[in-house]
Amino acid sequence: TAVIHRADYQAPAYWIDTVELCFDLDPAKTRVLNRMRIRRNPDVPPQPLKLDGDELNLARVLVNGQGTSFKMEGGRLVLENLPEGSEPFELEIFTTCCPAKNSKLMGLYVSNDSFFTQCEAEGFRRITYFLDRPDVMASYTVLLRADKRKYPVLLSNGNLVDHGDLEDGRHFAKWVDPFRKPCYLFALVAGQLVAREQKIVARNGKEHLLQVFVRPGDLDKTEHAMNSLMASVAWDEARFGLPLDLERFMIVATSDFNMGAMENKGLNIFNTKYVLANQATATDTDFGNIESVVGHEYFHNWTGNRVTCRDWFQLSLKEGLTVFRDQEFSQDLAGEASARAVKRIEDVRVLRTAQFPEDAGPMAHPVRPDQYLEINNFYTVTVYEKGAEVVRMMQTLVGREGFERGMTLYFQRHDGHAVTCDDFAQAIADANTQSPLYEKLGQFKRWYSQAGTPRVRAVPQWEAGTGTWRLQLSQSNPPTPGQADKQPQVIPIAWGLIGQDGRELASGMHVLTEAHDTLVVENLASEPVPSLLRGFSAPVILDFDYSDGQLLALLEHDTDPFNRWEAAQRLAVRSALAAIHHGGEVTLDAHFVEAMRHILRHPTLDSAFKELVLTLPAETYIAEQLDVVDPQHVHAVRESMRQQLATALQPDWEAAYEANKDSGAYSPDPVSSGRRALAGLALTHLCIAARLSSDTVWPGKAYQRFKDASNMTDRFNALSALVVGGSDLARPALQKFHAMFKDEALVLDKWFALQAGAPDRGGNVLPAVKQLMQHPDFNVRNPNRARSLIFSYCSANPGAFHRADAAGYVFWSDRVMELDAINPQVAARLARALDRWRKLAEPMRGAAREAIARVAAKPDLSNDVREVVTRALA
Ligand code: B3K
Ligand code: ZN
Repeated sequence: TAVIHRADYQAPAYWIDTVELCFDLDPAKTRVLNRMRIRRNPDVPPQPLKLDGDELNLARVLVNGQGTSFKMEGGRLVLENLPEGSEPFELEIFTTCCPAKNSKLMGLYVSNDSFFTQCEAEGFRRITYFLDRPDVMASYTVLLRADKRKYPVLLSNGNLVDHGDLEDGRHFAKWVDPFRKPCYLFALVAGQLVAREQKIVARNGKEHLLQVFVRPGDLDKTEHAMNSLMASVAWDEARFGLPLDLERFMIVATSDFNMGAMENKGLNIFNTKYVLANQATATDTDFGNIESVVGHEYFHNWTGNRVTCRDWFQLSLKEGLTVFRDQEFSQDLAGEASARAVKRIEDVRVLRTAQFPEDAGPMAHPVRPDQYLEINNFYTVTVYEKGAEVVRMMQTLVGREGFERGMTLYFQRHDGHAVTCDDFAQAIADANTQSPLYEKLGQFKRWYSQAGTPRVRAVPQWEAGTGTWRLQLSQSNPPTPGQADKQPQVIPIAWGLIGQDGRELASGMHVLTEAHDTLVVENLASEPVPSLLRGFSAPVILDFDYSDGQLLALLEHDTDPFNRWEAAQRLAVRSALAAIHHGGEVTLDAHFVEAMRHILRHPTLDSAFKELVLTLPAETYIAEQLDVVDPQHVHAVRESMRQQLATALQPDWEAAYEANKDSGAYSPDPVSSGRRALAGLALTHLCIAARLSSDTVWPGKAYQRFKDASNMTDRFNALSALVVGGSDLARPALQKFHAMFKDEALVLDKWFALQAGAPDRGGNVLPAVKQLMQHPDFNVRNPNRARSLIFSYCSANPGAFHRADAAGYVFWSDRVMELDAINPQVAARLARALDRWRKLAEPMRGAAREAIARVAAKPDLSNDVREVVTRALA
């Protein structure tokens, strides 16, 4: 298979107007009859029809009811003798496939005795021969037939128009989707499922049925998903004027799923992880994730489904925009400014710990990539999260109302069509002709075409005599694979100036467009402390030589909560880097410790915000600031910082714990979840401090809380405090936790993940992980379980994974190869755990390269893994 280039896009030679699919569902052999009305695309020179297919058994092909000649070409079905002229013709294809053996979880597969589909990006070709590309949009009618006892529920996109019994205990259901759609949005589900149902009335008075389908025992975990869905419907109508366009909207949960969820038209299919929750089994984080993923998939109904992508290079058209929309949704639901800021900080943390490394590594690619070998490798934090930041900058440049106008114009122009990122940016700009976005649109679009994280260097100059403050700004963007030279980008910089007394002196928005530029503020009484890039107004790295005193002033006084948090992060990173560079012990600066105490003791700040400020930057984020990384050393330094905070602030952690430990009747709202988060962080520090002083009181309290907790957040935080604190009580607590939740798959995932992510003590994590692979509850074929154990170790526990003896890397390469034979998408994600191998210190660097080379040398690797390891070694 060859690399696909964006520049090679050509319109399809044929259009498929209607599709009638008839399924006889059987796990071992499902029969699929596909009848299509097809016509030639008059804008393209006549050529054969080439239909995509993958792992299908072809039984029959008829054109207008007659047998026809065909040939196979690299998995494609090629038809040369088709009727000439522009009249539509009917093509009927009969195939079979084997859902029970489909371990890739792409196309039609079986999970827990039910049938599910996953078609994005190119899974529909595993169901039938088709023009499997998003710009071919058709009307679908689907007939499902199956054993009635085993598969009482039969679902597909759109409306149920007929159903009834057949002979031999079988039954049927017929679904018609009123909207044309690309085949990647096709879905079917069949199995023993039950639904929570809710009728809602939209603004225009129309009634809609919302359904959340799960396995019978899980109905008590569907309330939050349903609430989130209702909130999503209301929000999209209120904020963007986008109504639900279907009589029926369904969500179905499955425990075997490659990613989070899928926005199939009217029939979203979800990983159980993003549907099922009650207070006994799910944490506040789970509740928050469910809200945003339910929102995300629902919002795709307009941004993705009504307007879709012309080709897969345009993926961020729907994904960046929809992530932006789900972020805004969660912020709007959070309500208060401080809760919005907490959400913003969390989102930026994801961007900087996951996307910035991607943008600096071998898989770096533009938000709109130029080429791929396997499109599944490009469902990345760059396309999603950086893509969302690009949309956010547009909103910043045109204002919130201007952005809503732009969205309206976007739908006026493109509803029902498959379009490009250019079309989106053009619509937002054209609706705002007075904005800097309109003026600089061509340059702004470099955010789509240039990979890499721009750096903005800001150097201040103070002229006491005239009270003039100048900020010299310059931007640069380092080379990334295939892109040596970068042009300046449009960078909105929200700024404010803080006076000596802590008051805000001035604020504004500076749009940096040149390589060099100066911001001037006059008539100041004394030298200000600048607060730059407020709210993280652009996805860039800001270099400014703050003094410790300036950062402490920002932490204390900034009106921008994001930059208050950022000031603490900078101080912490600074201490970590100093210790790493000087090879010695960390001694936290007394002012820093006092500032942390001050925040922890602060009478009015939100608990959620305190928790964020007091959480040290992630090891991967610290590692990104280094040219050469010894992950174990980074881990040791961060641990030592955490221990110092634990000891120095012991009484303050106690006070915070006592003040926050009771959050009342469970509700996942921002205030009570913030209290639980801070109580959990306090308990962890108290257990860490206890270990250092051989105290048993706090581990005892943590164990008690673990046992008595009335919700999973408190219970899991207590368990985690014991594990992280290295208490002897961790073992019995883990055993008890397993016994309590042995029938709750999602809770067992947490149990595996906690152990695989535990702080390494003398290399003890890898042996524990290997032992857990033998546990009866481990199953490498279930993606959630594989991720909970293997990814938690390889991708989320750098201090334990990057071992000098290379045993972590050998384990990694074995797992990548094992998984590749089962599920290439999951394997390719794991393969990326060593993306940043070039930065590693020896002997890790050489050992990591060897492990990657070992994978690369394996014959018959999937395209997915091959692309990742080839780029890593390039
Ligand atoms: N659009 C899907 C992702 C499909 C991934 C295919 N490898 C979920 C989402 O982004 O909403
Ligand atoms: Zn999406």
